[in-house]
Amino acid sequence: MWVEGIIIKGYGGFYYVRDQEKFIWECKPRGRFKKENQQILVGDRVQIKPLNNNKGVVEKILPRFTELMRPPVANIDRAVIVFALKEPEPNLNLLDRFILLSETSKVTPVICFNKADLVPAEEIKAIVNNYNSIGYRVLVTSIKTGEGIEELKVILKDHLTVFAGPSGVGKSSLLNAVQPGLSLKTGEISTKLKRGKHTTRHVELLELLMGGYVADTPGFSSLYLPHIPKEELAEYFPEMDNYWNKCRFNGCLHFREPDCAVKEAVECGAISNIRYEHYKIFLEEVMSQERRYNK
Ligand SMILES: Nc1nc2c(ncn2[C@@H]2O[C@H](COP(=O)(O)OP(=O)(O)O)[C@@H](O)[C@H]2O)c(=O)[nH]1
Ligand SMILES: [Mg+2]
Ligand SMILES: [Zn+2]
Repeated sequence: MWVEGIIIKGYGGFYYVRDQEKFIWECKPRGRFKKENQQILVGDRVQIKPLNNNKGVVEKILPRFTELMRPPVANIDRAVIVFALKEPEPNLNLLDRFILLSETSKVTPVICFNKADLVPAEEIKAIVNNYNSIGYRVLVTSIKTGEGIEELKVILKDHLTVFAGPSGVGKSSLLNAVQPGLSLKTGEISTKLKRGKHTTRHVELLELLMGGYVADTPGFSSLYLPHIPKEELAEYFPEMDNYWNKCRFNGCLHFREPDCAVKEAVECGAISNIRYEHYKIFLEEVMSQERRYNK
């Protein structure tokens, strides 16, 4: 009889599968997976054939709902994108990239501005409003004052959530505030930064006692965009929805075209200038990707 479970960790060629009874199985993948080039991801729901001593063989990967590449994890339904309001200063270009990435992966983003204790309330309001008004859910948190932690718990409960964001913003601290001991590694900024971009390969799902899982990540300081056709980029900027089809040209990219409704909205302040600047940066990246692709 096969047992169904979820891959919570991969290590040294083994996959660790947690079943409904919270039992952990140490599994080898079936040889066929390698031959068929099927990769097992953390987060995959699988069926295993039990062997003796809580060992088993992964026999079948059940259909994935979502699939992220950085970090490589399946079936995530939420991304909590953490930025510090200060120390380090929020990099909004990177924040908008994270939002775009989670939208293209069909993962609901929740923006979390942490270290609220370091910044005056009025300043926080401005930055929060900017994203709230576009329709994104925004959390303001501090592990020093406990602000927003209860709200964060509600967001995490019964979901599979990835914690994304640069290093040093407080991801691990927040997880520990949600559940003591959940993420043991906090304050590792310097070593993480030195090791650079390639620290995200190892992912592990951490189980919440209240229900749900979170994947902590070491954090990245740069992020490439996925392949998006340039005509579709604006669809990932919800504030541009209202202006769809109102530009002079069909298929207007809201870039260098004249009589562009989006550009007019930016000029009159209906669309945030910063967000529009990021749109243009992303558009140029997407276009240069396309050029490389078509060579
Ligand atoms: N003032 C303040 N410091 C924080 C807060 N959250 C985390 N920190 C500090 O920021 C540093 C980095 O935190 P860490 O959780 O390791 O960040 P991570 O790299 O995103 O996991 C640590 O020194 C934490 O104590 C906060 O809400 N307020
Ligand atoms: Mg951390
Ligand atoms: Zn336009």
